[in-house]
Amino acid sequence: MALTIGIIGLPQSGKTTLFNALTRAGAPISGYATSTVQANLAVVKVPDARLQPLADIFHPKKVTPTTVEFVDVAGMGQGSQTQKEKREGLSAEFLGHIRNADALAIVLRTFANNNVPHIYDDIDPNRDLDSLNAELALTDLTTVEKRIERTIKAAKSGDKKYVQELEVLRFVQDALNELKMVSQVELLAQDRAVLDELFLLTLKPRMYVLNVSEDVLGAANILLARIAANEEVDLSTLEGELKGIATIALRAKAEEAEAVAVSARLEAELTELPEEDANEYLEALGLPQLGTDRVIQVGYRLLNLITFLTAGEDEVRAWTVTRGAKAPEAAGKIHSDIERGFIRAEVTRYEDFMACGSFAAATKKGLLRLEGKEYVVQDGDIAHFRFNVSK
Ligand SMILES: Nc1nc2c(ncn2[C@@H]2O[C@H](COP(=O)(O)OP(=O)(O)OP(=O)(O)O)[C@@H](O)[C@H]2O)c(=O)[nH]1
Ligand SMILES: [Mg+2]
Repeated sequence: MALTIGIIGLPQSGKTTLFNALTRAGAPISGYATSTVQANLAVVKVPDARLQPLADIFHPKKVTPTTVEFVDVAGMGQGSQTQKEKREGLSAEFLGHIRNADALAIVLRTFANNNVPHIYDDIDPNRDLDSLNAELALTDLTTVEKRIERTIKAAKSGDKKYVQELEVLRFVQDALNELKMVSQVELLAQDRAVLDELFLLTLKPRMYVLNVSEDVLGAANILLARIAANEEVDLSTLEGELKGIATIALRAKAEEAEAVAVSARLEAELTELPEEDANEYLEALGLPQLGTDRVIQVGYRLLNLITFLTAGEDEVRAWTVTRGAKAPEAAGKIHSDIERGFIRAEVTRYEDFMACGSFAAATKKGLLRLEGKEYVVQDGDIAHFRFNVSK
């Protein structure tokens, strides 16, 4: 099953533009008239700097990155009356897409553009985030209250399980009534089990994607890096767009979420250029990588995924497993037979392999390990599985 990141935000915050930059899918964008109604869904390659160096050694027939899925939906928030009506018609479908998302990328607009209306008229990402959070919390409140009704009936039997469940649900209900995010509420592991069944929107791992003006992109990246490195940033010394960006980054930090700056429009345009030209352009702007690449990488981390690699003359490939997966499960990603007939894994760290240049050299240096069924696969492991199908 593919893991999905849902792109949400206020109308006209640049969600579809970001989606297009991520996926090169060319979904229609622009003013209210063509706002997203039907969700856009696409599979996105996860950029991985380890693939090319491996390909340079093996000259494989194929290089295959791993993927995640992004879904782009209609804007949230209170718009004009006609928009509201339109959105109410959508809401079941909207919720369907977002409930099934495994993590959220919340797009917050900081770019100014007089041709692009903002539903609250001015630019204030902090207020926008409050508004989005309120809408998510109220949606969760409805979900929790429905469940409470069911649980009250079930608890009449006297079964302790339901009595306890009711306690958890009421606790969460109180938090949501205060518009708190359930992810920020302290819960015991056993209490989380009940909530997991509810697919709550405010419990999903999230990242903030700041859609900034092209001309502050460089400064925004420096600011985000400083905040991520715990440097003191005095908001009163900042103004305009950068102040909004820093405010969100500090909020993200307090929530242990991550903030990424992109210029969705610029990046969507860059995807139309040949890669070399796009890279030159980035360099000229002093940017180490595309913001959209960061969005994909951070999203991948939010989903608690790690990558292991396989390398040979046929194919160099990145594979996804959930953090904590053991060797047979990883083998099963390649083929169910390999999981069933798993004997052992031969594992080299990517860095060790690159230092040696070949499996033979890595073996000589003792850097190729034999691992059994209980081995927990690590990000950057290059694995070769021994298996026996007749087992
Ligand atoms: N200046 C500037 N304009 C942008 C940027 N990103 C998006 N836009 C413009 O903003 C408008 C809305 O962008 P969309 O990507 O359609 O926004 P959306 O969030 O998908 O909108 P809805 O689907 O209606 O919710 C378009 O006209 C874009 O060209 C940006 O980074 N800078
Ligand atoms: Mg859209």
